[in-house]
Amino acid sequence: MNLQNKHLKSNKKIVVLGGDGFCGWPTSLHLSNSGHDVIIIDNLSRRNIDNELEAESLTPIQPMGTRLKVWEEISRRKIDFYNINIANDYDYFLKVIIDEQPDAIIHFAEQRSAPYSMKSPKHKRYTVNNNLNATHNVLCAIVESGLDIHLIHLGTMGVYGYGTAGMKIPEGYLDIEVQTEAGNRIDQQILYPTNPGSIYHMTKSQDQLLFQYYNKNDSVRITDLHQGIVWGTNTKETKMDERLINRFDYDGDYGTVLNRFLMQAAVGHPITVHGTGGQTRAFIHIQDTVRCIQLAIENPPKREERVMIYNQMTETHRVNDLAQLVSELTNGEIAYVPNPRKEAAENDLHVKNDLFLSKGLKPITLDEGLMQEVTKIAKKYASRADHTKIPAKSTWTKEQHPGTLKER
Ligand code: NAD
Ligand code: USQ
Repeated sequence: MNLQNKHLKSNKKIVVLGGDGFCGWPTSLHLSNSGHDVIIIDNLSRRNIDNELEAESLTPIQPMGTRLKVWEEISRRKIDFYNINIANDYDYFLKVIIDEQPDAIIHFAEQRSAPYSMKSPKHKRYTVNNNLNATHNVLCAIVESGLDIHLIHLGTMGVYGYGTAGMKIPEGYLDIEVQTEAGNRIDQQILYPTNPGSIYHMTKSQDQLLFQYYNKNDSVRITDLHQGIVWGTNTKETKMDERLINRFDYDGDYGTVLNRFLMQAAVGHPITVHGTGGQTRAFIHIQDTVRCIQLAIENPPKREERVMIYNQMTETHRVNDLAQLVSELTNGEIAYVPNPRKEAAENDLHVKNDLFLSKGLKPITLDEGLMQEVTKIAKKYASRADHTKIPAKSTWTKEQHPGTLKER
């Protein structure tokens, strides 16, 4: 037992599905470092998608075997790994769950890129098959195992849609008043109506119904974390050795907006704002992602409690404001490009995030130092960047064709 273990209230066995990915890898290390026993399940599909797109992580991520060996050398803590496709190989997955008897399962294992999910019918169908079967298999396996496992799922702010008519998005449930046949008015709470903006986001909306059903029917304990756009690369643990480095997606399909802007400025590419950049989105730093997940594990719902829904974000920003900020920080030039997506040109966004704050989260907000850290990493690995992979080329409809860059 290492030093941190002594301070841990209760050591848990945790299975991390998708533990090789951008959020899953630093989370696995953070939980292992906090004294929990961590087991990663991942089919390495994200690495295969890198091959398909011929676009690698900007940072040189190591093979899984090396990652785990280095972590054991440094921390003296072992993380086990199973290569399983949880969407397809139900029997093997169930066997591992029964053998390992985890206290909690964290579910990151879905295809998470909106542009990738819109590329072609093949990509739409893959995203739906993979994500819905993955989520359903996890729920089915939990029930079949007979174990009281707490499931923590990474959902997305995008299930809400982004036009909330000025109201603050509650933490999951919406209070409504309905009129009964007898004319009485009664209060009800419903899932916030979904309004997904891509096939990917639609799978996350459907995940919510699966959770609601399994929670109602089988009393599965579930926490659904509706996360905003994650930025940053490294966490305390991934910084411990270069071979533990986290992935950094910058390409037009997987790169997310703030990391893309910081990377673009660092490698001398124009900062690609879609349309006018009037879209407002929720953000969270990767260090807070891992912290929020730890808080969710430490605060499980009770057996008969309904699905706990947290908004896992720390701040909202307008895309154009981020572009201006990055441009000021780096002297990078901004390019306003035709928007390849079908989304509102402008929106406001107000979100409640009281639950994590009440559990002790001290939010990391946009900070020049942290942005410089991302820029520094991007500069360090700039020679690995393939500039032809930067423009976002996946269009939402057949009619849309992204034009060439127009600079302003
Ligand atoms: P990622 O693609 O880097 O990681 C996902 C991991 O899951 C990959 O390692 C992949 O190989 C694995 N995987 C996918 N399908 C699988 C399957 N069928 N069986 C086994 N393994 C499988 O994505 P990420 O950025 O780490 O996101 C993780 C989760 O967090 C996703 O569900 C995503 O929707 C959610 N999320 C991410 C962000 C973000 O900005 N990155 C924001 C909000 C929510
Ligand atoms: N955008 C630009 N320029 C770019 C890239 C993006 O202007 O170069 C714009 C997009 O048009 C969009 C916004 O920035 O309006 C956000 O795009 P994004 O790619 O950063 O985020 P998104 O597609 O929503 O998806 C990401 C993750 C996904 C997660 C989601 C959280 O890939 O897994 O679910 O963020 S949220 O947005 O809160 O739904």
